[in-house]
Amino acid sequence: MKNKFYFGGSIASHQCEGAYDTDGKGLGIMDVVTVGSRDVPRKFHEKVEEGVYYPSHKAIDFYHTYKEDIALFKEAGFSALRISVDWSRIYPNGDDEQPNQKGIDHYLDVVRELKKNGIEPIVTLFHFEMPLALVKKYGSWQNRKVIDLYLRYAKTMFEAFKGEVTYWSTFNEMNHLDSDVELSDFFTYMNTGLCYSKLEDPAKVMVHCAYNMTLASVKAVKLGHSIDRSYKIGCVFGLTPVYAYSANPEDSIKAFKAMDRDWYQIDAMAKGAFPEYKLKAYRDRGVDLEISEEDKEAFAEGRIDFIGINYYSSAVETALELKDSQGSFFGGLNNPYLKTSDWGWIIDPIGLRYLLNMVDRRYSLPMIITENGLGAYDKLEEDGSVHDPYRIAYVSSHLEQIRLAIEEDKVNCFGYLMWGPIDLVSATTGEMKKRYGFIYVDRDDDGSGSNKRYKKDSFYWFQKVTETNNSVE
Ligand code: BGP
Repeated sequence: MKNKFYFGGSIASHQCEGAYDTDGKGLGIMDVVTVGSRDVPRKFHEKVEEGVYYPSHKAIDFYHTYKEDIALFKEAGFSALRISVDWSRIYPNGDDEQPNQKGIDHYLDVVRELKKNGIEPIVTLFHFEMPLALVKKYGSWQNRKVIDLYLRYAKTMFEAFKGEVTYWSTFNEMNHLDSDVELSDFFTYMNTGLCYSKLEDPAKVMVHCAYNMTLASVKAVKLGHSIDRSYKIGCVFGLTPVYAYSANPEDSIKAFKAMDRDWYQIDAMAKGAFPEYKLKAYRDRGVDLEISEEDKEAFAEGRIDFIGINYYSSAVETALELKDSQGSFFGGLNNPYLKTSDWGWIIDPIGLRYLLNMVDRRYSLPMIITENGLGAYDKLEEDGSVHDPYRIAYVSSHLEQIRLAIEEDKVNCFGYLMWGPIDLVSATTGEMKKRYGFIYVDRDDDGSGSNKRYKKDSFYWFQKVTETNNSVE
């Protein structure tokens, strides 16, 4: 791979920072979510309940250990790290008069530490972190007032990080919010702090939340560019390429249409208008969305500079009723040609090449893999080693497909950021034992453990990968 290709990792504040009530932080929506497992969903509480362990409260304490952890990332040869800013550290209630300076200073320190170590910071403004008070007071994203409050928060960060940060992402994976699909409570909650199953008219609420978040994103892009024209502002999407189950044309149409839910927000952010096909889909669900002239202008003026891709899995769709087939985590059917992870996620490296080609040909925008990785059980040996050949196989097979996409297919992809390069709290299950890292953290699901770091075999392997590739001119 050529130089200028970033190798690194991606983390999110609520999954690693801990220190949930330190330095003036307010409660975020993820601070009231319990631990679950592959089979037991996490629970969402309305407030912090006594005697309950909430993983975000401690996580891996990155809030205090970031210097040591960044030193390890440097040792692994990282040239970029994607972090998120927790909105509730900056505006504890979301609508406070003044931002919390201690929160801003903390993230400035992190960003400066990264740069000191030759690591490019890539900053996400919303990675499931939202002040809980905004949900209670305004009903979350269904209320347009929240767009203004998000923009005020974004402005605070764009101004504070001027000259320090180049790459931004307005949101992480808000495309999982969709009125067309009976989504789990979980994806709805992570993006909005609302529970799908408890909503009176979920389709209507989802339409308004998804639309308002998309609008907030394009407005933030325009705002950021007005503060610093050199900012490169993108958005991160969780994308799942969908294959047709058979050569039956009906299956192809079904598979193609299944991807609309992944495309519509990118279309809205990259092509300058909210797509008509989605408005029609909303109407079919009984929600008529009027787009004002002012909103139309916002879509036209706030186009993203790059596309961040979170890729974990592909899916399969068919027009047939296949009663015996088991569904897969990412929707559709399981793929008989592919294996799954310990948590049932389909592993498909070629799907990444396929996806990169689709996104490149559809949008002609620079792309970066902002997340990809394998959640697995790891064993810490007595001598402090962790043997994780499965992780090496996973990452190397995905990197090989990226290489093919770049060299053979000529797609424009400028980096690979592995998800959770240091073990952290799983978003969907809240577990620590679902480990992604090159670095092992001695922390258990109930918050016990020394919190000490250990380098896994994959750490040394990745170090070699970055050594070889960073030296290519
Ligand atoms: C993505 C999220 C991340 C991360 C990842 C892995 O959807 O953006 O926050 O958690 O998935 O998921 P999990 O942690 O549930 O294994």
